[in-house]
Amino acid sequence: MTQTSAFNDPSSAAGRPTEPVPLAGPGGLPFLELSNGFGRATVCLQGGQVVEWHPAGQAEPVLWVSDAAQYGPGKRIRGGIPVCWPWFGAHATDPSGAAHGFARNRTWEARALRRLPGGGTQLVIALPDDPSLRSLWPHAFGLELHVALGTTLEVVLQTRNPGPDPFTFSEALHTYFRVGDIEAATVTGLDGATYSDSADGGQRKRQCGPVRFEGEVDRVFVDSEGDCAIVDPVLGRRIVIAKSGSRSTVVWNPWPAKAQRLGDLGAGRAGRGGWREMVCVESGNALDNVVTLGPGEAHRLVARYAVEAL
Ligand code: TA6
Repeated sequence: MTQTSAFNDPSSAAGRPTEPVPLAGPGGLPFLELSNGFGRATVCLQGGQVVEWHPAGQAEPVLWVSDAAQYGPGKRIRGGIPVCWPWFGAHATDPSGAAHGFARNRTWEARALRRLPGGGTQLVIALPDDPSLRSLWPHAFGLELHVALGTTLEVVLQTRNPGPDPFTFSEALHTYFRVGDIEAATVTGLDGATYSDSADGGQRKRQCGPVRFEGEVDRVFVDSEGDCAIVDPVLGRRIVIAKSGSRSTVVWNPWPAKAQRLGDLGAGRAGRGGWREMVCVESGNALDNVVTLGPGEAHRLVARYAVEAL
């Protein structure tokens, strides 16, 4: 029997209090749970990582979290919405720099909870700046994540430059979505877009039709500002990914060999490999699309997820 992560268990979607409920979750990490008439979302303050979104009426959660995810201080959690910031991928100059930046390895703080018109709930969390981070990244910064649970899940990553000099950063909401079977799923909305194929030496290629999964897929689409959708005939749903403030889209599935190397994608619900039940469609700004902020400027990366029946 595959152990079901607390965030994957469809049977746990029962009604819960509507205020964020602080939870001491796996690994003793601090979590906040939001629930309202639209569903439930759970955020881990370690990494500022949304680890669950279960819309009311959906049999399956929309986000995927590995049943072998590691939970502990400074550890990245495999699944949900890791925050890649202030760099996407490997560090530009320091090979020892944490992949996808340091924001996902540090503890964030809850800053505000707002009731939204129409009954939604918005949680604001922030990554405190810390002079010790200058060795990793030589700029003062402000970084907030706004998570709004309503008919959609809206996630905003807001970067601010409080300092006297411009800085350039790359970023992504590295979102893991649950699918019934990756081999049956496709990603639409990228036809004709140029991508860097990380699974083929970073070669530049053009997407022809929907993205299909017949092997490892690791594509960074550049100058890609449109909406995407994950078409999942097994779960009978389409997950629509709308965005603004994002010019890069990343599509990733490791396939079994890389999943084996990564070691924490788990066995999956069907015991045929967790890699088979997930796909990442990430909204970000990377490669050709890095962002430069002048003194006092701010940037908002907005991703809005919705689920439709097929
Ligand atoms: O976004 C795709 C990617 O860059 C892949 O190349 C793979 O490395 C994935 O991110 C996971 O990275 P992580 O550091 O979370 O294991």
